[in-house]
Amino acid sequence: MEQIVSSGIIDSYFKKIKESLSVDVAIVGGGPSGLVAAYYLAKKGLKVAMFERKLAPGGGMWGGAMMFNEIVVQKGALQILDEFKIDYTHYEGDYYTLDSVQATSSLIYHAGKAGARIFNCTSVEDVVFHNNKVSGIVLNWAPVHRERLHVDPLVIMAQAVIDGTGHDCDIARILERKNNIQLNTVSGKVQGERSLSVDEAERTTVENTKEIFPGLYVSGMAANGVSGGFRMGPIFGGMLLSGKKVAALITSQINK
Ligand code: 48F
Repeated sequence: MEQIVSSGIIDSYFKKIKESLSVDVAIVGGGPSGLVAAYYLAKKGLKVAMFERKLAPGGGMWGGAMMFNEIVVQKGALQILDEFKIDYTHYEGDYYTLDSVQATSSLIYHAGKAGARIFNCTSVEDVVFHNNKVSGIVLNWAPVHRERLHVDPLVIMAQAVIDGTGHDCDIARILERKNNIQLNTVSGKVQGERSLSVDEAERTTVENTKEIFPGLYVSGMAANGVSGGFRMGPIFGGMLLSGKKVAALITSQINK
């Protein structure tokens, strides 16, 4: 009995990770924009793997604002809430409130149910750079990074990589720092996030969602960070719409 439990876990985990060594899309970061992207990409039949360094995916959505576990979403993103079967209540004008725990768990559940494979406790430390294109990610256990252990990583190959790492825009920064390349931004570099301006930030999160280098796309707060957009605080419509947009961009690119 004891042996079955252990070997069952080992065999099924190894099967899952082995089948993910080459994917259509690798998503770095399990925040709301990455989860929405994972769902729409998997629903299109693409092979999707998401890598999240924390124990629980969900990023900055669980905690609402100052740990008041409610968030705000505007009218333009309600269709995504409906698709994920998330409840919401009208508050005022175009703004709706919702329970951040129900919302976050629904995004995770539906991304997985659609077929995206989610690997938690894994941290992406670099990209694969072939023929002037991002062609995969370099992966290690998050505790290896936290403990600063000198342990080499493994590699996941991907046709497209999404940097959904939030405010840090980790992957875009690593790509730029290591490869002497120009990103698809005004300066050719990571512009860096600006202070808080809700309306502007919500709009530019979606606008800035794009391919910033062949093979590397940005979504959510990473999109704003890379292109010098503002932060927006605990309103999430832009994040959800950004996830949907990046999925559509990648789907049409891969279908070409
Ligand atoms: O920041 P995050 O929630 O991403 P997002 O989709 O959403 C932003 C909002 O939550 C909020 C906001 C809107 O009001 O401003 O901040 O842009 O989630 C990013 C996830 O990426 C993980 C990190 O732990 C978090 O869960 N992450 C960051 N770097 C890495 C990573 C990495 N190198 N490897 C793996 N995961």
